[in-house]
Amino acid sequence: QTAKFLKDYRAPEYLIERVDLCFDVFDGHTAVTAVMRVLPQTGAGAMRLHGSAELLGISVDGRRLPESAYRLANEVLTLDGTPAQPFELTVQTKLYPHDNTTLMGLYQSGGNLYTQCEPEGFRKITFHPDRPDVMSIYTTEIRADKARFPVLLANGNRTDGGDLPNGRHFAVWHDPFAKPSYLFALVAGDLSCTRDSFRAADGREIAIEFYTRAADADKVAFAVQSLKHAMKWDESRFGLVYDLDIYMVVAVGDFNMGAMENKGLNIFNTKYVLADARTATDADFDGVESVIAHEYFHNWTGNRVTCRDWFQLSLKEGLTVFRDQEFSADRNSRAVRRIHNAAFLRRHQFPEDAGPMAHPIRPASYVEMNNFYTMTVYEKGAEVVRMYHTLLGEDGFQKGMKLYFQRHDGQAVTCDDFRAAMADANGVDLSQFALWYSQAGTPVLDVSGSLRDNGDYVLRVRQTVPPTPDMVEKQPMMMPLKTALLDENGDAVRFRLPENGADTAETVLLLTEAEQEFVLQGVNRAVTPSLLRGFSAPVRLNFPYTDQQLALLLAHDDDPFARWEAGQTLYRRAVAANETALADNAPLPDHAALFAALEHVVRADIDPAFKAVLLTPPAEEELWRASDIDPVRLHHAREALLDALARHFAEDWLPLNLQAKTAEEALPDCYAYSPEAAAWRSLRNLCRSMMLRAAPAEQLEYVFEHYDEMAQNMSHEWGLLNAVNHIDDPRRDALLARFAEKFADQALVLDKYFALIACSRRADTPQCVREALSHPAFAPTNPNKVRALLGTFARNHLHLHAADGAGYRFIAERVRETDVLNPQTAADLVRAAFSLCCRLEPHRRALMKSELEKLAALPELSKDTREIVEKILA
Ligand code: HT7
Ligand code: ZN
Repeated sequence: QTAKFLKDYRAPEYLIERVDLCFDVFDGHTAVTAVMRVLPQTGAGAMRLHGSAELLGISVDGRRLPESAYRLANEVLTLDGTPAQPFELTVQTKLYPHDNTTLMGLYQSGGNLYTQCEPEGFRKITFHPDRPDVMSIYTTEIRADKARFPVLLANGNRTDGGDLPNGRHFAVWHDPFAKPSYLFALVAGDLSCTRDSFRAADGREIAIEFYTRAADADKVAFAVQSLKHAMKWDESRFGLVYDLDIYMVVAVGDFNMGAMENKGLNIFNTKYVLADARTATDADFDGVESVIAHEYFHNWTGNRVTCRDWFQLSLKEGLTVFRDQEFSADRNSRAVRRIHNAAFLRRHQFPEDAGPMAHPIRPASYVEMNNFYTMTVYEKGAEVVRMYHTLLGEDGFQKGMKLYFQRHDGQAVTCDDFRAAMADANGVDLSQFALWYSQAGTPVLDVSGSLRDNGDYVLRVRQTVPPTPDMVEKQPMMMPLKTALLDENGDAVRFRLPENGADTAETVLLLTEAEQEFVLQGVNRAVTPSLLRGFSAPVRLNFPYTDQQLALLLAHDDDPFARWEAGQTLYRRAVAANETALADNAPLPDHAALFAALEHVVRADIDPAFKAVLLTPPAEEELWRASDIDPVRLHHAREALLDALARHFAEDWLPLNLQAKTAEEALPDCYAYSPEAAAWRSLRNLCRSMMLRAAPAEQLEYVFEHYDEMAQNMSHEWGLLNAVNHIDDPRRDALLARFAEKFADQALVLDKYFALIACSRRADTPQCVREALSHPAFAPTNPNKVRALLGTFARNHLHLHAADGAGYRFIAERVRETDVLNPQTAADLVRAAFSLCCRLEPHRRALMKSELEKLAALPELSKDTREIVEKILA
C-alpha cells in the first residue's frame, strides 16, 4: 500500500481557473464533458490528472488527442506535451451511477442521482488534479428526462434552464466563488421542495430550499428552523454572513457520513434532516440542529477558506466542530453540553488515541484519506481550537478569526496559518502550541497539592504524553489548566497570583513544561483543588483525592464539568472495585461512599439533564485500562454497579420520574422537542431504566400494559424500549415487533429497531442479529442500516467479545461482504470492532488477531479496509 506524506507536499504545477461541466443523464449511464481552463505554472512537468471513470476522449484547445499522447495507469492520467501557456482541456467520461455502491462520485439512490466528492470523489466523475489547493469557478449544466428528473441542482445560483427535445430538459448553475473539486455537487431527481428565506445582516433575502422525497416533506420544518438559527448565530457571534443568493439542502437515505457542505448545495443523510416528534428522539432533534449548523458554518470555515491538502483536514473540521459546539451551547444548557462533549471525546477519541490508529490531529501520512475522518481530527481537533479560546478569551479568539479571514479568504491554507493568525492578532507566541498538531496520544497530568507553612498552596503538575505507534518520544505541550480551590464547606477560596498579585477565585494555569510548580498565595487553609475546570484541555488528570474530597466536589463545585468529573471518578473507583471482586470471586463491595455522595444529587434542585448525567457512570469504553482488558468482566462490573445503584435508590426513582413527567407535561406543546422538555425526558428515561433494573418483572408488566399511553413521542418510545430491551421475556419481543410494525414505512425508525436488537444484553442477541440480516428492511448497501445493526453490535462488548470468538467471526464475515459494496463502511466496521485488539487479554487478542489475519490475506480487500486491518495487526 502506498502512503502519502505531509512532508512531500508540493504546490500544484497546473491550476485550473474554470471548470465547465455538462452532465447528460440517460437511463443506463451519464455522459460527462468537463471543459477546463488550465493555467500551467512555471517549470511545470507533464500534466497528471486523477480519474477512475471510463474515459471517452481528451482534447486540448479543441483538438482531440490521439491515444499515444497520454498514458493511464493506476488511475493517473499523464498528458505529454501540453502547452506551456494557458489552454483549454476537454475530458469526456461515461459513468454508471446505478452500479456505484461506494456512494462516492456520482451514484444513484431511490432512482435519483447524487454526488459525494469529499475527499477524492471528483476523480470518479472526470479526470482532474482533484486536490483541495486547485480552486476553480464552476459552471454546471445538467440535462435529463424531465418526468424522471424534474429537479436538477448544482452549486451556486441557477442561471439558465428550459426544455429540450424528446421530453428532456436542462438547468445551468454557476458558482461565482472559486472552490476545490471536493465541494462540487449535483443532484437530479424527483424531489419535493420546501421553501423558506432568511434576511441576512446585509439586507439580502437568501432563498432556502430543502429537498426530500415527497413522503418526507412533513419532517423538514425543524431542520429549516435550525438553519435559520445557525445563519443568525454566525452573524451575531462571528460576524459571518452567507454569500450566495440561495442555500439548498438535499436529504438522501444512502449516504456514507452525516452530511456534506458542498457550496450552496449541502447533501445530507436523511438522519440529520428529517425529524418529527413521532419518529425522532430528542437526541435526533439535537443531532439535526447541530449537523445543519455544522454544514452551514463550513461555508466560511472550510469553503471560503479551505485546506491546502488533506493533512490539514482538522483546520476546517476541528474549527467547525468547535463552532457547532458553541452554537449548541448557546442554544441549550452550556453546562450539560460541555459534559456531553467531554464524555463523547473520552468514550470515542481517547480509545483511538490509545490504540493502533493513533494519529495527531494533523496526520503525517495516510493511505486512504477516507480513513482519516476520525474522532481525533474532528473532536480532538475541536478541543485544540477550544484551547486557543480558553487561552485568548472570546475577544482574543474573535480577533484571531478576523485576521484569519482577512489574510486567507479565497485561499487553501494550513493549520499553521490558523495558529499564526491567532498568535499575531493577540501578540502572543504560540509556537509550542504547534505540538498539538504533530503529537498523538492523550497527555496525562499527574497533579499533587500541598499547603505551605506560609499559607500558600502549591500545585505540582507533571505532564507526560504517552508513546503512540507513530512516535515514541514526545515533548511537553502548551495547555490551559483552569483551576479553583474549595474549602471544607465547599465554598470557593480566593487566592493571589504571584505573577501579578491579582486576587481571584479561579485561574488558568499555563502548562508548558514536563514538570511545573504553581503557587497560589494567601490560601491559609486546607483546600480541595477543582482542576481542569470546563475540561480546559483534552487530557487525563490524576490527583490523589480522597473519596470525601470527591464527594465535596460533587456536592459543591460551581464548575459543572469539575462537579460531574468528581462523580465520574467515584464511579470509576466503584467499577474497579467490582472488577477486582469479580476476578477474585469475592462478594461485591457496597459502594457506601459513592451512594452517600449521590444522595445529594438525587435530591438536588438542579437542571434535570444535569441530574441525569450526574447519575450516569462512565461508559465501558471510558473504563478500559491500558492493556490486558477483559471487556466482558468489565461489562459485568459496570452492570453490577448500575444494579446496585438502582436498588439503593429504589424508593426514589418513581417520585423523581413523576416529578419529571409532571414538569414535562406542564410545558407548552410538551411532547414536541424543546431543550427544556428534552431535559425532563432525559431524567424520565433514566428513572425508567433504573426502575426496570430494580424490579424487572413488575415494571415489564406495567410497560407492556400501558405502552401506548406512555409512549407519546419517540423519545418516550426509545426510553421504554431501551429499558425493557435486555429482559428475556416474550413481552419484550412483542413490544419490539409492534414497534417495527408501527414504523414499517419509516426507514430511520427501523434503524432504531435494528440498533435495539443489536445492543441487547440478552443471550440470544447474536442469533437475533444474524436473523435481522434477512429482515426485508435490512440492506447491506445502506450505510445507515449497516451502522444500526452491525455497528451497534460491534459496540456491544458483552457479545462482540464472546469468549469463543463467535462475535469476532461474525463481524469479520460481514466486513468481507460489506467491503465489496462499500469499502468506507467496511473499514468503519473493522475500526469499531477490532481496534481494541492489542489491548485485550491474551485469549481474546489471539482470537481477534486470527480474524484480522484472515481478512488481511484476502487479495481483493479494499485499500480502505486493508489500511485499518494492517494498522491493527502491526
Ligand atoms: N466534510 C464532510 C466530510 C466527508 C463526507 C461526508 C459525506 C460522505 C463522505 C464524506 N467524506 C468526508 C462532512 C463534514 O464534516 O461536514
Ligand atoms: Zn465538517
